[in-house]
Amino acid sequence: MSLVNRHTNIYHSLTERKKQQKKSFAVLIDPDKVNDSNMEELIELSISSHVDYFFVGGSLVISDYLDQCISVIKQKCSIPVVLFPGSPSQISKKADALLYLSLISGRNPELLIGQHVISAPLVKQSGLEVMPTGYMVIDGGAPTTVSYISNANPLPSNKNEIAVCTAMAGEMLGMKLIYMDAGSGAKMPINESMIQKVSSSINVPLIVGGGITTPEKAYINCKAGADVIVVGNAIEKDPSLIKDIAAAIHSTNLVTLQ
Ligand code: 1GP
Repeated sequence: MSLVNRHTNIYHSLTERKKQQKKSFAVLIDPDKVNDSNMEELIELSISSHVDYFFVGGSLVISDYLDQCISVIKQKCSIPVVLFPGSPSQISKKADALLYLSLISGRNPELLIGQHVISAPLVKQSGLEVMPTGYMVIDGGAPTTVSYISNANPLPSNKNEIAVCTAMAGEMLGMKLIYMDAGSGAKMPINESMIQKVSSSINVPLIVGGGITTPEKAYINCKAGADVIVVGNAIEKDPSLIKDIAAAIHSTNLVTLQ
């Protein structure tokens, strides 16, 4: 495989953007939900809307389309590809970076450290940029695949103080990113007050996703302190949303500069 167009130092770009208060948009691609032909539309829309990152992965990937999906992205554009794996089997050398997730909101040792031990040699060998990520699943109002698969209770959506302490602990343990996720297709996305409190308690970039379906919600989350907004489900249903959500997220960058 050619690594010619592999991005390096994505974490550096995330922290630089945070310093400049620039918000980013990550389009989440679940390899089970795409094929070569709909990928083309998704990529074209993402290029023209200035999407900042592709996150690729899912709680449960059944198909074997992961490598091919990333190859298609790499052939067509230079948007960085970050793996967001639901399990150690979702590692692809074709990506640029990996969210090395530890489920710090849960108490399942397998997802805190167990699977990392198993995947460590593979991850090390992959040459991927590894970004240690404190992953916090917040109750999104309905059982999601991630909570079932992880066998861990989500953090209650109205317990801001638990979220704050969890994120702070994650940062002090050395996590370079905090990802708050209400789960794919969540009925209730994470509320702004939790985002605001968590973001003001940590210094590392904060990723927020799960159930975000409108440009307005993406905008509000950015204003509350999210550094990266992740949208998957809504875009699978209506890819044209990419343009409006990207514009809403990036509009906060213009406001900041004024
Ligand atoms: C899920 O945060 C992501 O892990 C995105 O969620 O699919 O609901 O946008 P949606």
